[in-house]
Amino acid sequence: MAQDYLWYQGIPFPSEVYTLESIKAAHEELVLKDEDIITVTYPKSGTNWVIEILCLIHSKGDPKWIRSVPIWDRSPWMETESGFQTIKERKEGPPLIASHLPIQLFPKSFFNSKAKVIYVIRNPKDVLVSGYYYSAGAKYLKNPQSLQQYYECFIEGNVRFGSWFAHVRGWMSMRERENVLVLSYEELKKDTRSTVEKICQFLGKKLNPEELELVLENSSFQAMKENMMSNFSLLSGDYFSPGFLITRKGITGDWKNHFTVAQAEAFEKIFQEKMAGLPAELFLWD
Ligand code: PPS
Repeated sequence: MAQDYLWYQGIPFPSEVYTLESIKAAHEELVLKDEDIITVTYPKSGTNWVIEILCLIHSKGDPKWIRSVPIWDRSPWMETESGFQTIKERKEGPPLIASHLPIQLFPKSFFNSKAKVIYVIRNPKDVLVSGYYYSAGAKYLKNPQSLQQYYECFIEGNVRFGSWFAHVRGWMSMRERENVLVLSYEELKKDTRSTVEKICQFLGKKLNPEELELVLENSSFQAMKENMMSNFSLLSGDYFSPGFLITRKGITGDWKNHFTVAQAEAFEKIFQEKMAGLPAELFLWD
């Protein structure tokens, strides 16, 4: 089933899920509304976790919605055919949208709107490991022959959505904007409560202590792993091998269980070269 990538403006997209038309439509036609809240990430950075939190903030912690509607319908992906249509036709309902698009392919309408973007970054070494397992489980992606092979593709940007370094660099140029919040998976992990409060503040939403508690409880790794509307088990068979769940490990630093010393040293060197000039405080992980 896995096919070669579809290339749009130099960025590789899995051709099973995206079409040139859907990517172009998101880039050129999609009109974002000021009330839209868009979770944007390079793949495997914690997108679904943040979407779950946003859904629960919307429902004030009540899990009814997250337990009855698939996560991709609660926050449609703008660059997919069906996601684009849903967003275009929506009349009411929570204005949640998701995207993995790099900044240069993001809807042009965003730059003149007040729509809010939450951009989530994660230690690229953990992104790489998570992406390796995802590629092994996803039927629509080529099965990596080894971690070393995937590592090389990742460094070259020859993986879905291209180079991590370019994606993050591109979006970091937006970080001073009032309508952009940059969060890290690591801060979300270390202090979920304060990070959820930070999200609420960015969105201008208030939760009382009980509601906040419910948001934390219902978006925990365990709760998401058990929620069939959020763990991707509904896609098992068609898009993923049986038993595949997106909630794999949910930890920071898993790269230490996978990288050799040589891989870690070479990665660090490339990281320093490619991310030169950006403040080190943006990348607080080890
Ligand atoms: S995707 O395919 O790009 O949309 O994947 P994405 O959602 O961005 O990232 C998947 C990783 O996020 C982890 N995850 C969580 N971590 C902590 N807590 C919660 N609630 C949670 N939900 C998802 C998931 O386990 C993937 O990371 P790995 O390292 O593979 O476990």
